[in-house]
Amino acid sequence: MSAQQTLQDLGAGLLNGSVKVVDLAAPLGPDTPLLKLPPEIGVNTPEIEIHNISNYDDNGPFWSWNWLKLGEHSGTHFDAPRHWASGKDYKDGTTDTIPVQNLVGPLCVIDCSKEVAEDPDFLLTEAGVKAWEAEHGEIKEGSWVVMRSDWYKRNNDKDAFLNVDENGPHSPGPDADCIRYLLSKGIMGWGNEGIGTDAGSAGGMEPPFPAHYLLHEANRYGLASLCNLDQVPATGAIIVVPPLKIVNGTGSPTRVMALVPA
Ligand code: 23J
Ligand code: MN
Repeated sequence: MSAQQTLQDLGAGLLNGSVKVVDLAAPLGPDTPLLKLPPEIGVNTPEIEIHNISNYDDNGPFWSWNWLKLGEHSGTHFDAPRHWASGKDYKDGTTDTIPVQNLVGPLCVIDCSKEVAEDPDFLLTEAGVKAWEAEHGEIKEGSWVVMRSDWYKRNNDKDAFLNVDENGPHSPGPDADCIRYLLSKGIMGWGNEGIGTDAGSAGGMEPPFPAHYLLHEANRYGLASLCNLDQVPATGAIIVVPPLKIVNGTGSPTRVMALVPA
């Protein structure tokens, strides 16, 4: 089938409802959960603020608009290679230099929701990915791979979402060998439903924060705080990942979407 025909069919499918667009982003505002690093680890991203400029009033009679105070790594967001020391030197590794061709692609959804319901510290492993491949087929080069945990259902409760106790944060994610294996398959990016691309326990792993360290070392991308992966099939969807084109940006909030068969 020609590319022209493929796009014509996609256009028709979007119009007739046989292709659905699933919203993979969480609401972005003052109630959005944000990463809380312990002070000995580093400085935190600021609370999100939305300030009104005018609202059809004396400050602008016919228009309403706002300005934002917003960290790059807030809410549902994209991690660029430049975010991590291991990926800092890539010329095409910031939000304004990443080729947009890399930001739309086939999506693999690895469902870990049952395991995570039993264990909030659940880690996806290389063996877990291989078991998924045995069922759904080999992960193809250039694919985006995301971990479904249904963690997003905690999104309206900051404490439950961050899930911190005296031993630190407890939330699911990948272990280091999982990310190494996915990189060996040539993935374009990795996504997680938690506050970051890594598990809550990732600070104690080797290397620390392996999803960040290894993905960005390989000039690959991350997605955090994804939602609604329970509405996306294991294979067959297309993910659309549009970070803002922030100059020298290390990441960006993004309205991630998936195109799925209805
Ligand atoms: C900075 C330091 C540690 C982490 C993070 C940021 C993120 O998760 C992020 O949003 O990229 S773990
Ligand atoms: Mn981030």
